[in-house]
Amino acid sequence: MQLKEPISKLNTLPLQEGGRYRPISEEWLGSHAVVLRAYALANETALYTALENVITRAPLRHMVTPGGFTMSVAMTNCGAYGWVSDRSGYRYDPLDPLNGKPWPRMPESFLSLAKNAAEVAGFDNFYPEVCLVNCYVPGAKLSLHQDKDELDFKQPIVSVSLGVPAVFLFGGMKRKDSPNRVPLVHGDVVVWGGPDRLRYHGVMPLKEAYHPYFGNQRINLTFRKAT
Ligand code: MD3
Ligand code: FE
Repeated sequence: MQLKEPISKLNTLPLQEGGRYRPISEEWLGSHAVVLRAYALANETALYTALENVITRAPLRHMVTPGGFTMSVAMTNCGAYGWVSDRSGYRYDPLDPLNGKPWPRMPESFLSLAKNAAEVAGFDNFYPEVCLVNCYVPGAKLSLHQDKDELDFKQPIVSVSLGVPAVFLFGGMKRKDSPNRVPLVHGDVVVWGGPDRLRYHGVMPLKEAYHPYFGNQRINLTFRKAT
């Protein structure tokens, strides 16, 4: 079959000022939460290389909750701070507790992706200080929770899904509000802001699947301003 357009153009509008492609597909999950399908694909090799470097210097580890449970999701961070959990609580820490050294610098490819995605969603001047790297293997999940460890809830959160698909749970302002299920696949980027920033959310247990770069794993990059 002969395509009229190169595949790379099929789901995009012509190049915008500033050199960013604006995806046609903007699925609004709430008034201030939008899924940008495949937005990270253009830079996937740069992201992959940068991620390998981060994980080499700050290994993925299973953190312990204040209640004493070991999380099924393995985590690490890059940027000026990292999100850390242990028996004493949750916090943003400038140092990696595994080695007492600063977290790896935020790679330029991570930073520009997060800033551009935030801008597409209408959030200018987003300067993420933290990239939390979440690694899911089959069965790993994230129970419904709110993100409240940051100082300024007016700052958006940007999340990038890589590897095996997952079902994201997008709930309400109360834990008991039954969540919507949103499938997220490799390359999808989601921006959450405004009132949607404080919704309960989680990730269903990961199903067994295979991705050529990531094997049976899902990696989620979450970008935040912590301070
Ligand atoms: C929705 N991570 O690290 S994406 C987390 O896929 C976290 O690993 C999930 O929830 C993951 O805290 C979900 C990011 C996300 C972050 C904050 C949100 C989604 C959100 C705040 C409100 C609503
Ligand atoms: Fe969260």
